[in-house]
Amino acid sequence: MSSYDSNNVFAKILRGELPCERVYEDEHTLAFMDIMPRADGHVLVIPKTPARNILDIPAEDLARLAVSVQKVARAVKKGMAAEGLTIQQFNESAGGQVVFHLHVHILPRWKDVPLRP
Ligand code: DGP
Repeated sequence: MSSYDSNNVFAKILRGELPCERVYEDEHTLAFMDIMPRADGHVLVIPKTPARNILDIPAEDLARLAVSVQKVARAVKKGMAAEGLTIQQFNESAGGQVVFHLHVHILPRWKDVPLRP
């Protein structure tokens, strides 16, 4: 597996070099709107620690990320009046990962409304 490359776009967002539509932040995590939403209210949650994906993040940081994902998921479901949520996370190119800083997708869902490609 490759190592962490700090030139990725989410590292730039964390450093304030690129803008984002921030929806939640704490000491260890940041959540912001996905720039290519596959559902209305599509949010990404990332750790501030420089982890490439779920395979290389320390367990303590992963636990903190999970807590933020739950917090943001609850808020997104309520705020979007969603009927459900899809939570997705991709690892390495073969696994569908495009941006190589660990991130979790939170996708609000409604019955019979498919995700956009
Ligand atoms: P993936 O690595 O397959 O989970 O896809 C990366 C996701 O990140 C994709 O849904 C689009 C989103 N994305 C890519 N670049 C940016 C960006 O600069 N800003 C924001 N907010 N989202 C981005």
